Amino acid sequence: MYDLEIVGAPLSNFVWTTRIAAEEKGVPYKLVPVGPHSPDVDAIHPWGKIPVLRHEGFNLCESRAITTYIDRAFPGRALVPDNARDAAMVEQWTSLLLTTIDKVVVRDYLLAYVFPGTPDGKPDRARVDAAVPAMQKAIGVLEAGMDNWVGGFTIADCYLLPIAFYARSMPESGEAMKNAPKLSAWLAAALERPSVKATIPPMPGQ
Ligand SMILES: N[C@@H](CCC(=O)N[C@@H](CS)C(=O)NCC(=O)O)C(=O)O
Repeated sequence: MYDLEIVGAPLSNFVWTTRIAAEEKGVPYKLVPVGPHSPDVDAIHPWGKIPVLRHEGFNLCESRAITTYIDRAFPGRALVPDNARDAAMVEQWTSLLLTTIDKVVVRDYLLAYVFPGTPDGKPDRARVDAAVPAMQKAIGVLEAGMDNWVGGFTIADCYLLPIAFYARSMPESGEAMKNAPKLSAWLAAALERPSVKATIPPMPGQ
């Protein structure tokens, strides 16, 4: 039943992306909820990052490789469209989300709240403030991107969901999301999908 294992902590946006992809595809999987740099992860990812995947003796790291494998190795609807331009747009947004948008929204901004690294555990105000302009730009770019967003809930949506979901919950990014009505409407609709409902991670303290 659980031949496929997704290894990584469920709060990680990239772990969440791969789980949404598996659910969208209808592929059963077991979640092995371990953090970065744990032995299971270090055995597969050279830099100990999550997620990693195990499937019948096949090991894989990097979320984009994992989502591609889930999409291609199993039957079910395609998570990347056939049409060349639509497929390219999906890859464009996936790439932007994986690189710059993840960096400025998740690593630089959100993690300044979640893992502040301050002696008292309070958010590092200077770090947050420094990250806000680039975060706001990213939300604005996504809002504009909604005008030509490829429908059908593709891999790009799997990457966008966790980032938009977490962005909504923090003060400055929550404000930016309020000023992004198309992106907010996309998020509201996406949150109704069974694949998302089935994978929403337990929030700390819950
Ligand atoms: N390019 C990687 C990024 C994965 C990544 O950065 N995962 C984070 C958790 S969301 C992580 O493992 N961080 C620990 C670290 O970078 O040492 C992917 O797409 O899978």
